[in-house]
Amino acid sequence: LPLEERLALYIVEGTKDGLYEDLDEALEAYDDPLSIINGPLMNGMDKVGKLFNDNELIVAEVLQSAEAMKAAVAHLEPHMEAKEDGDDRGKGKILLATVKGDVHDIGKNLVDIILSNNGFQVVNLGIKVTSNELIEAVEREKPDAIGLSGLLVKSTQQMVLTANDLRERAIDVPMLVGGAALTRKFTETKITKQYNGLVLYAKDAMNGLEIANQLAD
Ligand code: B1M
Repeated sequence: LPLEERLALYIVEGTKDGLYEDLDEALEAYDDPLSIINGPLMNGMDKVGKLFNDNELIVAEVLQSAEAMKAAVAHLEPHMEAKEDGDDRGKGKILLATVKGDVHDIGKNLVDIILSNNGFQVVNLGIKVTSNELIEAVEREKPDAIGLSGLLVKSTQQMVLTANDLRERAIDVPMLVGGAALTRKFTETKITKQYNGLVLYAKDAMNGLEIANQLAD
């Protein structure tokens, strides 16, 4: 199989046998590590989602796929170049969380890596983060922005509730939202209405960085 298909297959099959060798080969062949993630590895993940949807994979198998994806991202991370101001984290502090009720964290952790490598200080609160946990963290960390991730359809609704809870505590720092089930339209019609600060939709991790950079300017 060509390299691209082999890479996708590690994710689909949830196996790490040979993965690192092929990732090293890909590092030579691709322009940058992120295009390996966004290309073949994401193609594999999309396939996993489809197979799972069609009942051809069970949760335990999807978990194996997630493990392979995490291992791949961890292997690639040291090769992602930190930008010149990457070390001083001087662009601002961003809180990141996967919303309450949602365990999906691969996308959020990718956002963490990309922001951290590009001059932001990231405080990653993890998964299933409740409004109260977020509010406490905002009061403790005094971030410049809050990033919410969620992949389930119900997580989009949870973002609306979370925005509302933050507003009730007079929190209005800019909010960055992302995740597969979310759309720009939903963000602008539903989430924005429940929040006093800016709410910005990011379609992927790189777009998240672009938006964060605009906020920092
Ligand atoms: Co689940 N899962 N899952 N899952 N899972 C989905 C999301 C699903 C679409 C699969 C499907 O049915 N086709 C479906 C959701 C249906 C829906 O509501 N629309 C689903 C389901 C149903 C479930 C369970 C309910 C299954 C069950 O138990 N019956 C369950 C839910 C548990 C819970 O959360 N309470 C569940 C569990 C799991 C696993 C634990 C097995 C595992 C997650 C492991 C983990 O994350 N640690 C898992 C996985 C791996 C997936 C799929 C296959 C892949 C997700 C992923 O990691 N993608 C997913 C199908 C799919 O998306 N194709 C699926 C790779 C990742 C890099 O992309 O996270 O989208 P993503 O991030 C992107 C963008 O969205 C964006 O940037 C990233 C790319 O650059 N982004 C942001 C994300 N967050 C951002 C934040 C930002 C900016 C951009 O700023 C803050």
